[in-house]
Amino acid sequence: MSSPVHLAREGAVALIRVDNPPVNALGQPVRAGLLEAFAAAEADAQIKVVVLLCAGTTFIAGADIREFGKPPQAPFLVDVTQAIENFNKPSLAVIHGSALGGGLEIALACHYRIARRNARLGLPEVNLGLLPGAGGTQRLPRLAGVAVALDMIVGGEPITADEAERNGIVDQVFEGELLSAALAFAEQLLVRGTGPRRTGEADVPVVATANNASLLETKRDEVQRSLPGLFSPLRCIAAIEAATVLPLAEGLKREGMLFQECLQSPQRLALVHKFFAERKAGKIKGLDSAVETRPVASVAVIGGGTMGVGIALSLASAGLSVKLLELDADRLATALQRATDTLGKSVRRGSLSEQAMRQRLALIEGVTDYAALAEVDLAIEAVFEDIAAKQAVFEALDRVCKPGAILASNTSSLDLDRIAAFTRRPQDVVGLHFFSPANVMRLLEVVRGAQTSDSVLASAMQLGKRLKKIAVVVGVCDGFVGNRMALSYVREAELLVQEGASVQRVDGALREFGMAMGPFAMLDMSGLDIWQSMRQRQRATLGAGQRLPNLLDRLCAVGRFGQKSGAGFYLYPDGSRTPQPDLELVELLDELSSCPQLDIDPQSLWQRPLYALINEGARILEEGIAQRASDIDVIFLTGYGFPAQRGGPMFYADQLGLDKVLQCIRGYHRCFGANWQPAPLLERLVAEGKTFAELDQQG
Ligand code: 3H9
Repeated sequence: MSSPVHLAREGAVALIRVDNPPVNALGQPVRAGLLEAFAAAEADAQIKVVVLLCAGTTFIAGADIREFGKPPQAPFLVDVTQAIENFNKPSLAVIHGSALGGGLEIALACHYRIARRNARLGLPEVNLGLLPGAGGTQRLPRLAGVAVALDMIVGGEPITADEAERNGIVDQVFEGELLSAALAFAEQLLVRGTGPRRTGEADVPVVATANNASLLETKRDEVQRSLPGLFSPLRCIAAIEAATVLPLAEGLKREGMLFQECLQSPQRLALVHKFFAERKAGKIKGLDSAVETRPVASVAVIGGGTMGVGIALSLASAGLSVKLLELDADRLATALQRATDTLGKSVRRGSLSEQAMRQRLALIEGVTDYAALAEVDLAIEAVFEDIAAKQAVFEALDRVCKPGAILASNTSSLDLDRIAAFTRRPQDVVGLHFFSPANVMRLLEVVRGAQTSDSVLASAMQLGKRLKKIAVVVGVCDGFVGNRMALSYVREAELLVQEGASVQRVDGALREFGMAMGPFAMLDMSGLDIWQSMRQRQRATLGAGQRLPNLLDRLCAVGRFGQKSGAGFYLYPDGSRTPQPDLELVELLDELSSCPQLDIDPQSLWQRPLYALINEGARILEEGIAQRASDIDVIFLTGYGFPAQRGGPMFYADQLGLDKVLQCIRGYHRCFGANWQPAPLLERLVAEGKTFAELDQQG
């Protein structure tokens, strides 16, 4: 097998080129090839400068993530970076695309660095439950200072080439062609006779100052407060701290020990699962990869409520021009004002510039007549969840939109096939289920109707990518994947309350598990009426012996719809969004509850909602509503605040052991009846000794 690292000579310059598509990851052959190429360049007396660059669309994007957890193979990355730094001839890393993780660590070990202006540089290991383990925690603070290192390593977000230059991480930013920029910089080194400049030997302007100690302490407090339960961020800080008090060699040892701790952590397994699951979600089974997508440049959004405006803003942020349709001028003015207010808040927070706000708003044109939508490439309906309202919209779109336009519904639960049947072109209809706030949330459920054409489906997935969302294909059923599963989850949470647990205890137990918010706070935030209408449809099709709670319905009956009405399971006085316990709710619950009050053990408080989620997930998988278990994980990780370090409900179930999960579900079945009928797929997997992950692999 030929090496993915090639060495060529251009006069006195050695060009070492890594060519390992798709992202030049540092698998064993690349590590070995790098050592070999650098050694050959050093041994060649004609060579005076070594240039490292990459083929394809990017510099090295990091260690090969697929190798983690497998038996390690020499040479190790930390030895490669150390060897590169120690070479006796000056070396230059030429960065384009992304220099991430081990990729940036290789660049930091080189003596000089230049980066193309649109390149991104980062140490995102923390997102995989790791820390930079090839010298990044030791070299970056030496180059850029502790504050920058803490931001980049604990935050995990890449920075731009300009920011990298400002912080001393790169020596020069260039535009245009790689090789000529590389040779021009190498020429300067040659002319000046500049030798190696080793980061590890550099004066460390920041070592051991009181300022560093306080920066580290502040970051530690921040992490403990905002990322409780996460394993690697505190270890990232400990490794950076080592750089401030130890010489390089000892710091590298400390970094290595901390890296190994992270590597062994179950959180690393879950976060790596998340990484690959997100990428797998974009692959649609049975879809011809050569299928042509339809061009989407102009989009209509029908309905200027919170959802419609959020969708319009999301489209505009990707540079798409939007026609926002409302029924009359007054409603349109309110909708456009909502768009301005939403972006205005981002400007005040400092997350958006005035100019970007103006550009985005200029892309949104308000209209009140369907005739204005004749030429759009895509129309997204975002009116309220009522089938008659959807019918009116889709009949109108069918009348006015040009042939080939994609007609999408943002329904969160209604039957997409019924909606498609309101048109004479069901093949052009697809579901685009955005999550609120649509301009912020990363999840997009792409609903594939019975007749949705492959090209429409592929175009919808492409749009998701363009909007920087994680798009997941789901099939048609009430609530699709996310809301249908969440309905089982909130059913158990409510039943627990009806049986005597308090709203706060149940929410607290699930937050303790790691959920971003408890089920009742989530219900209040999304609006109880939406859940009530799903619940009502569920009631109509309830199987023998199944039972549903009635608290949510009764709260709706007394006008408590959640945050938007100032009260739901919690109180929200004066428009506040922070849930406040309602002491009177206890009396209301006593009055409403017909269940016997049980002595609820603390474990049930989180286990019942979560196991209900897993059991329903198994049904959804068996019905083919989700393509794979990992897609379900992605939906809950990106749309429902499931803790990333637990990998999603199906991954979590695999980790617990499906036999144990089934045993517990059987126990609940005996105790609570038909709601807990174990999913046949779960029974089958346990009988065969398999996991959801193995089922995914079978494809
Ligand atoms: C590390 O470096 C540890 C060290 O500190 C210490 C070690 C001792 N490995 O995302 P895309 C695949 S930890 C293996 O769709 P994009 C990906 O699965 C690493 N495979 O493209 C996909 O495969 P497929 C730190 C990888 O253009 C294909 O490449 N680095 C890796 O949207 C395309 O990926 C990171 O965490 C990898 N490192 O985005 C960076 N990276 O086609 C992780 C990607 O079969 N990578 N693949 O589905 C990224 O952030 C993005 O992939 C990147 C490109 C921005 C590079």
